[in-house]
Amino acid sequence: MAAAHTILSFSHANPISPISSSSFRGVSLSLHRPKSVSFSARAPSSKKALTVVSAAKKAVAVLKGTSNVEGVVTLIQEDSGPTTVNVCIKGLAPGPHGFHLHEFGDTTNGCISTGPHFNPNKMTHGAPGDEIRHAGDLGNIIANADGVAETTIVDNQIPLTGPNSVVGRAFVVHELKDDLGKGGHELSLTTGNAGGRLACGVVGLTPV
Ligand SMILES: [Cu+2]
Ligand SMILES: [Zn+2]
Repeated sequence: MAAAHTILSFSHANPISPISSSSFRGVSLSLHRPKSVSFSARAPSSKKALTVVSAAKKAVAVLKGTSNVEGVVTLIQEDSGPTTVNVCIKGLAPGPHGFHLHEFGDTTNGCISTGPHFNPNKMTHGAPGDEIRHAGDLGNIIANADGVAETTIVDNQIPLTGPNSVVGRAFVVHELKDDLGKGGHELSLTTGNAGGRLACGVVGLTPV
């Protein structure tokens, strides 16, 4: 009822007083204009500021397991460039250990619940430099005589933003050497036959 009355009184006012209707239009224009001006004036600078803020993304994973293997992995990505991964894991047997990003950031049942290698492109297992590889295939990290593996990996398939973002997925370090898909074992093309999962950690965003 109230709405019908409002419409009626408007339709009466318009033909009776064209001046008031044009002055009303003037007011609505002057209200609208400053708004749109301030918007378009602010847009370029605020857009630039946003680009600067979101230029770098940083993430971290703290790896733990059932043994005394533990470590920290940090990831940094500038814009849409490659991701730089800094690895420091200790408590390992000296030598190579398969190192991957697995699909799920779920450690409910230990490292087993992180699922298979992160594989958004439905490929078979390979080496980081191969065209055919899982996105999560980061090859091997090598522990020194003290059982410490310290290395930096730069990779294009593990972004921190977008549909293939690895944030919320998990790093896993394995008991054995990853054969990079070339070992001829029945597991070579799925896991690289890298053996048990010694430690894992979920990738989470951290301040840049
Ligand atoms: Cu793995
Ligand atoms: Zn793989």
